[in-house]
Formats: sequence, structure tokens, C-alpha cells
Amino acid sequence: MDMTKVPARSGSHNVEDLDTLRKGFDWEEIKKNFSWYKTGKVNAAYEAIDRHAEDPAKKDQVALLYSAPDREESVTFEQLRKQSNKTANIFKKYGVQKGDRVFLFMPRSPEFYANFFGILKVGAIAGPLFEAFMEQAVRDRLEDSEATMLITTPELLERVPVDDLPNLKQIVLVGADDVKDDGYINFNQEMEQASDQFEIEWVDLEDGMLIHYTSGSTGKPKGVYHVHNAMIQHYATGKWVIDFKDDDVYWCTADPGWVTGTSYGIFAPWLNGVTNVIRGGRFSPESWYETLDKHNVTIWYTAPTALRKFVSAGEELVKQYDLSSLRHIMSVGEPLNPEVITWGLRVLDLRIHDTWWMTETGAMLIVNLPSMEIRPGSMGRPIPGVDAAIVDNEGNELPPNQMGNLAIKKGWPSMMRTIWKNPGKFESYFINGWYVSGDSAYMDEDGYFWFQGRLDDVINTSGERVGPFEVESKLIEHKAVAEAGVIGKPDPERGEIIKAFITLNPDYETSDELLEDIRQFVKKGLSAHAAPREIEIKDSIPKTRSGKIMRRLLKSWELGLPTGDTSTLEE
Ligand code: 6R9
Repeated sequence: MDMTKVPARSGSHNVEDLDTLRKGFDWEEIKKNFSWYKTGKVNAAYEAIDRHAEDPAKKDQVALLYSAPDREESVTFEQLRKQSNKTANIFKKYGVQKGDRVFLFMPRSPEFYANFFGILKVGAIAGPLFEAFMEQAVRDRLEDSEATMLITTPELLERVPVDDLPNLKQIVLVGADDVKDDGYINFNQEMEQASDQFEIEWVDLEDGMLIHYTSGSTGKPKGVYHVHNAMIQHYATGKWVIDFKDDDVYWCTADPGWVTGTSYGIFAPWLNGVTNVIRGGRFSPESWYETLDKHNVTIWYTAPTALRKFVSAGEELVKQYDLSSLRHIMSVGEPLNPEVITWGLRVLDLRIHDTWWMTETGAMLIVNLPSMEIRPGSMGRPIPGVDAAIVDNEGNELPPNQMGNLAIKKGWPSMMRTIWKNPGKFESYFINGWYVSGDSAYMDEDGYFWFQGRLDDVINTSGERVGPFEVESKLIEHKAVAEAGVIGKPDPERGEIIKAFITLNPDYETSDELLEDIRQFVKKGLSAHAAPREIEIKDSIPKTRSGKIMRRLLKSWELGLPTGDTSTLEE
């Protein structure tokens, strides 16, 4: 087989020809699929859940199929409507107002989703936090967002510095048997009493819906602010790219603490009214294959890191499962290796569709879809209504096959509206009317985009974005560490791993115990995925004369590459 091109899949798809759809495309047409288009009443929670619950043909369909080692549960659209009405009533009772930030710090569970939609139903802004975050990561996000309410579990509460967060007025504890009257709200008790009827707070399409914190190369994580209008693109890309049909059983493996877990783990499937599998518990190739098999999953959205683990788990393992219900697999978050696409075709007889987008873009922008030829190694082509280009540093478009900044013409529906409390940062993404992604890429003559790398120091480890600054800041809090420089080091399975270079304070000597202690310190302070897998002790860390750590130089040394221009290096 010619692996440079994988032909379009035959059969009937929601988009039969991307070019035809693109011609004369207008987002206005997509808006007609929403009830607010007629009623003028906007709320994404209504469109995703209540609208289906009000449809006699849909209300008893399973919306959420929860599958965890210790719990299996099906929740219909009608049940999810009622449960989220209850949570909305709880939030209202405790004074949550439109525009308030309500954060969620809890594992994926049916309660998570009931709370999530309850937050939207009162017009508040949801802030989902990844459950593996440790204290510093939680603190940074709650502080910056000035969240007034946090929904968490008794186990995770230990990592919330409650006394240091003056804006945080209320904490809802989910799964507590017995919450004494010490200021916490007992979720289970409140749910028993709450009414399952609720008058939704109607909002404007431009009102806040979601804040996702993500990392850049400098500074603390930044709050990417999304509004209800994003639903237009969540819906449309669900239709076009995921190719949702009414009877699909869809599984997105991402945690809602990351943008994929909300845009495509919540909005796209439910706006399209399909059954959404939510899996709790840890990853293993066996248990994930089992989930696909047991629930007859038809479309699966995951990440290259997971797919690479399936490839290394071997072909014998796959044969033990029946994956015949799958139509296609989709991938996001990091470069999708051509070998993985070949493996999908050979071993599973399935196409793997790469998609490219970012926390900031809110939804897919560059994609592969069933009726499109795949060019392994390429991220695909832009969706209708989106202009992508490769631009130079002044924002001028470059011709095909020339490498440059991957940029998108401002103004797609799901674009972030600002960086929370940091409008200057938001503005800095745009040059000459283009949103500049920070990724380098080129476009071929046929309009396919090919990812080349990050232009900044952001690390992508197992598909998760980690800011070197955050890790460096944590490292130097350790009593033995004087200075730290952190880079992403290429790794065949994880894409990149985090490598830290440190200098030690006087009185400390290198030892394996010390290095392990430093690693654990970062892990306990931030999260497991932010802890450096490799730590190397140096006599000094290269810095510019203005004191900036020269991560590029560290990386060149690490990879044995030419060091380039070092004229700004401090003596
Ligand atoms: C949705 C999400 C965004 C960064 C992005 C890029 C990398 C995402 C990719 C990809 C190669 C793809 N990335 N998709 N790289 N091929 N298909 O992942 O958001 O966590 O903000 O990461 O991830 O570098 O700039 P986020």
C-alpha cells in the first residue's frame, strides 16, 4: 500500500466533500441548529441536555454511560436534566451569581457532569481542574480566577489551601458521608432535598462559560476564557469531523480538566445528542480495549501517547477483543506518527484521523474526516469557516512548503475571548489580524498542514502542555536547589519528557536519594505529569545577561546540536 496517502473512506458521511462545504460557507447557517436561534434564549447547558430531554424520542436515550472498575451507571438525557437542575438549585441557594467562577476539582463521575451543567444553568463560569493537581497547582488557579465556590471530594480537599483563598466562600463536598457543620456543603444531603425543576438563567452568546488554565513558556498558567458562543463550533465539528450519527456510542478519553475533555468530552457529543462513554479509573491497554468492546463504542477520540502504547502492547492483545463496532479513531494533542496510522489500518482496519487545535482555539481547526484522503504525518486541512495559513513573524502569508508560524485568521466561533485578568497577554497572540499559535508548520500545495514543532519552550509530554517556568519555580523552592532550567527532551513514547538542569545550594551533594526527593517534591507540589523524569546537576545554568534562563542552549547541549547564537549569554 502507498503509505504516503490513505484514500477517503467510502460510505455515507456527514461531509461528503470538504471543498464543496467550504464554498460559500457561512457560520450563520450552523446557528439554525440551535433552539436559541428561534427563541433567543441562550444557554449551552440547555442545548446539550434539556433540549434532548424535552424531545419524547430522545429523553430516555442514555446520554452518559459511566464505566469505572467499581461503578457502572447509565444516565439518560432526562435524568441528567433533573440532576443538573438539582445542582443548579444548590448553587443558587448558596448565592452563586451569574458570572461567578465555580471550580470543580474531582474525578470524572456522573456527579461531575451534573455539577458542570448546574454551573452553566445558573449562568456561572465553570473551571474544571485535573484531579491529579497538587496544592500549588490548585492554589494558582483558584487564586487567579478568584473562584467563589469549589466542588471537590473529601480526599482531594487536603490539596486545597482553603485558608489562603479569601475569595473562596463555599466548598461543596461530593461523596462525604457525614459532613459536620464546619462550613462545608454536603452534596449528597443537598441533592436529596433539592428540587429537580429549575428556571435556567439565560445568558448572552458572549457570556462566560468556561475557564481552562494552560501553560505558556513564561509565567504562571493562564486562564483561557471561553464563552457560550463556542457551542456553535463544538456542534459543527462534532457533525463534520467526528461524523456523529444519532445512534453513535462515542468515547473521548480526555479528562475534563483539559480542553479536549470539555469541548469533545461534553459539548460536541451532547450538542449532537449522542451517547457519551465516560471512563473512570486508570489507563491500561487491556482495560481500554475492554471499554471499547463492552460498550460497542463506534467512535473513539484519544491521543497519540495512548495509541503508541496500544502499538507496543502487541497485536496478540487486540485479537482478544471485539472492536468491530468502531468506525474510526481520532487523535489530538501531539504529533500523530505515520506508523500509528499504518498500524490502525493493518491491525484494526480503521482510519485514525488527526485533529489539530489548542486550549485557546476552543475547538478543532485543522482536521481529517472520513471522506478525506489522509496524508500520514500531516494534521489535515482546515474546517469550513476557518482560514489557516503559515505566516512570518510580521504576519505575512508564506507560500506553500515554506516553514513558519501556523496562524488562523481571527474570528472563528470558539476562539477564546480573553486571558482571564490579562488582556495584554490575550492581545499578544495576534499579529496583523492572525492568531499566531506558537506551533511551526508548513502547508503543502493541496492545503494539508504539516506540524514541525513548538516555537516556544512549552513542553508537550504525553499530550499534556507543561510550562517550564512552573516547574522551574517549584524546583527552586526545594531547599537543595539553587537554580533550575527545564526543557522537553524527545521521547519515543511520550513525545517529550521533562528534563531539569539544576545547580545545588552549598552544603548539598549529589545523590540518587536527593534527586528522587527533588522529583517527589515537584510531583507533590504540582502534579505527577509536571515532575521531571530526568534531573541533571550542573555547576551553572546558562542565562542571558538580563537573567533569562537559556532553555534553547540547554536543549542543544542535551541533543548534541549546534548551539547557534550565544551572544546574549552571560559570562
Ligand atoms: C487540544 C489540545 C495545544 C498544543 C498545540 C500543539 C500540540 C495539538 C496536535 C498537536 C501536533 C496535532 N498539538 N494537536 N501537535 N499534531 N494534531 O491539545 O490543546 O493542550 O492547549 O495543546 O498541542 O503544539 O499548540 P492544548
